[in-house]
Amino acid sequence: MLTRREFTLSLAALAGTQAIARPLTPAEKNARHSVLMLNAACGDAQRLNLFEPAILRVNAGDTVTFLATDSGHNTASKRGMIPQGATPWNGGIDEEISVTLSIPGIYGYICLPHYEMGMVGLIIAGDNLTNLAAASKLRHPGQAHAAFRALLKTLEPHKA
Ligand SMILES: [Cu+2]
Repeated sequence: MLTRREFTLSLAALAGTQAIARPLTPAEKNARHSVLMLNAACGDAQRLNLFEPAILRVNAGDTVTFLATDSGHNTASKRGMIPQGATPWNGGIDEEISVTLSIPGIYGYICLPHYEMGMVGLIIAGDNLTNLAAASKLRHPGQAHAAFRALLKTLEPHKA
């Protein structure tokens, strides 16, 4: 498990390697991203149990790793909130897992222990949000409903 400081340092190291100007290899096109599983928000101890970032935009084919930065969390895709044909995932508590998002669309996911407390997240893979309407129709228990609504609202086209 990485501490926040180690994570920040590894991000800095990654940024350094990417500064080298050369054509991307096919492997680099399938970019890697990380989501932290946290007990409290960095800089806001009042916001408990969250994925950071709660919304992540990636290209289809990219891989997202869920880091067990704090313990007591997991990540599981939410049935009905991933594109048709996409592979669901269900990590164990404190398990760091990587998922490759091959099919474009919206991927909603939850932390099982903190689902009703609103520990949910969205990954947007590509620009083709074909499952947005289906994903928006689901109902969720407790604070998860408002949490998913807030995330999904950011994807709605701005009205003039
Ligand atoms: Cu959790």
